[in-house]
Amino acid sequence: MKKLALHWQIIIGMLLGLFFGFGMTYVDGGKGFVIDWIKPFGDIFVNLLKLIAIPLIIASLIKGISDLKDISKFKAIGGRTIVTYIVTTVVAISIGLLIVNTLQPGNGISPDTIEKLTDTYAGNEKIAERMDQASQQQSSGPLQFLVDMVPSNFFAAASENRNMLQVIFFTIIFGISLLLIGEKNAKPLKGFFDSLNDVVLKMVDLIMLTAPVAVFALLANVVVSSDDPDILLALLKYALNVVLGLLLMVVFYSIIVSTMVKKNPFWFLKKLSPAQLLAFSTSSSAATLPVTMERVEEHIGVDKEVSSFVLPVGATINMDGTSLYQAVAAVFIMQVLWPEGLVFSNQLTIILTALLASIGSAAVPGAGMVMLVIVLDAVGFPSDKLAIGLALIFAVDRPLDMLRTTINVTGDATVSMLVAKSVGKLGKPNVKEWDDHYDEVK
Ligand code: DAS
Repeated sequence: MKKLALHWQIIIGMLLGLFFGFGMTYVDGGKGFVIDWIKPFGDIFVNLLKLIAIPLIIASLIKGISDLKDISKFKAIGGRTIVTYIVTTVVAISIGLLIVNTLQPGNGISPDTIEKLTDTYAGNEKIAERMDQASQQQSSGPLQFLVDMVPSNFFAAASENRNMLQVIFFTIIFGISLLLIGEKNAKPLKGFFDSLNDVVLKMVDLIMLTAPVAVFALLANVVVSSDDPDILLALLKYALNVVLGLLLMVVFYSIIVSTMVKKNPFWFLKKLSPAQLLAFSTSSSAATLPVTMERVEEHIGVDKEVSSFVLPVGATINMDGTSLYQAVAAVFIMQVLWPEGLVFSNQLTIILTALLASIGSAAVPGAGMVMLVIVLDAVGFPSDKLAIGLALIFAVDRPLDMLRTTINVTGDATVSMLVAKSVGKLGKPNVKEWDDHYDEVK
């Protein structure tokens, strides 16, 4: 039988995981069984992806930079990438604000729902933990993020996925220096990193063989860990505001791919789909990064000289889904708990702080909510209501995290194509598939 396409294998694994998870919620001890005997397979998969993320970034970034003929090309790629990331994030936040101010999801929340959510979640240790992380972030100075980008010990930086920007910083300097010592002297090291890059990409292929089983475990665990349906129902209108915004972002990306990259957006989304499905299943851009890079380079045709910079940087500082979510969540919480704060100047403040916050968000599950605290603080939201505010949205945060991470990854891939096209580094896919002739916009 012809082997099923990877994205269909993953979709089937996800659906089976959802149904199995729902089934186990009606079985005595079912939740415990899933957490003890199924969830570990999802955790192992996420660990494997994180394990190869750093070596892949190092190998592909060094190969990408050292393959450049001169530094000016790298400057062009870097400059266009940062500007495009800022533009897409501001568009995402603006779409979020437009929707939440128009549909006003906060006005429909009844006082007893607020009380029930507060009683259920206000003491939740995860909320307290995210508030602590946010206050640590706030206590640092305005340029701390620049200082944090420069590692004092490369091996310490490489040992933690959250230090991805530090690894990128070191690798860029290493790659530029390799380019500057001349072809002859660089040859041995270039050969080493070329081989390392091929090896790590092959490891991605091997790890992906386990993806269907892994997403089954991940989705089963998400279902058994979800909260009771009536709470989820009360927050449905808020959640649909976020979902509508994220869907509009897909339309926005499709317009960019079609009009500026001259590629068929459906072809693009299909080629990217395994990475999007993993982003959805893991809620982690960092864990998904190796697959995003493999899909964008091998199946979409973005040259490594572009993807090796744009995607790792995007996974850390470009989170369009997260910034849209932060805008919607902040205004929703204000509509419910602090309507007098909904003045125009605060909406502008939300645009700036959500942009900075999404740059500061780590590419890990639930990071967006940490930065939401900073956005609310920036507009002067009463601190005594903060825990209640987070409790309001906590119940639906995980499914929304899965969706916004999917958009984060899609935005990074879109920008990588746009930048590649603008510097003439968008070619044909290395992996030939039956539908490749649908790639061009006729
Ligand atoms: N889950 C984060 C990511 O990995 C985004 C978020 O928490 O908003 O992209």
